[in-house]
Amino acid sequence: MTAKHCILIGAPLDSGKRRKGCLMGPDAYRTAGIARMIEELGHGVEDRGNVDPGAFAEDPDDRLHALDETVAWTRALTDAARRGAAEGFPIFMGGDHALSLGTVAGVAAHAADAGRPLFLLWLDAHPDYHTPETTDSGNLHGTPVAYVTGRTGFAGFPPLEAAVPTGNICMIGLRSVDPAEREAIEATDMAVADMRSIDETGIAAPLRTFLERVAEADGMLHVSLDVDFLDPTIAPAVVTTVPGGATLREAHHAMELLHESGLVTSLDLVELNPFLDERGRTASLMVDLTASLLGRRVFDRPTRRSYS
Ligand code: B3U
Ligand code: MN
Ligand code: MN
Repeated sequence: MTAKHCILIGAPLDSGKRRKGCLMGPDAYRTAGIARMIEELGHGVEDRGNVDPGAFAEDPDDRLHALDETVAWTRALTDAARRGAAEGFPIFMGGDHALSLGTVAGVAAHAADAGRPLFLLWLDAHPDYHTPETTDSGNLHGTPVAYVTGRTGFAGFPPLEAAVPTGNICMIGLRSVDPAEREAIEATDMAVADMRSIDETGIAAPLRTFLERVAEADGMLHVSLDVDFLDPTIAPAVVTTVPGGATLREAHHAMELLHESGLVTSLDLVELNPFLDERGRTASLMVDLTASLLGRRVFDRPTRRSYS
């Protein structure tokens, strides 16, 4: 296994929706031992602390929730991600999914600098493909994929250095898609595996197909892992729980395939809301999944030592 230089970047962004708590995410991952886990797998690890979004205007409570704050985060995270991707394997510890407006824009800019195509794997119950014009909720965590693919409607956001072509994106785990998103996705060449197709083919089939394409193109691969990709019975610490998500084994299997591919170059861990967790189990599960993605081979099942 090739050792990576992992760069932990905290993004306590909580502006992408109204319910608070994701700002505690980075510290929950630290508490769950993410750095130690990475070291134990034989990789290098460096914790750069949390990104500071700088100054932003108070939310005027308009149709779009906390627009100015999210724009400030996008700017700061784009910079941090571009630098992180040039220096190692960045792991962005969220924070809600609005952080991907910046992290994906930043790694895409780096890939363009390096002359390589960027591919994006979106593991989520939701496609997050609204624009600020189509969102009903006004929650900007539902918009990052639209932004990074260069859709219009993002006035006020930093102009994109490099867009991710929709043909370089694969979404797995979808089960909550708004009509406007569905229509927009159907007009693209994005690869989409909803839960029904996972039931029919298993999770490995769409992932392998996608990974082959990344390999053929010598692409870089950014993985964005939303807690709600997982079934809420195993991952309760998220505001937008949607029943019928990925099982523990499906999720680990996906991570193991990603590791074996050797293609992943950056990772988002998003939407963890530690305020809603049960004794840290969701934070620990996200750390375990990251371990599988980084090469942990044996699945850590709790061992029953006593049968009395
Ligand atoms: N599509 C809905 C719900 C949603 C999107 N992302 C999350 N929830 N986490 C919306 O608000 O845009
Ligand atoms: Mn999401
Ligand atoms: Mn989601």
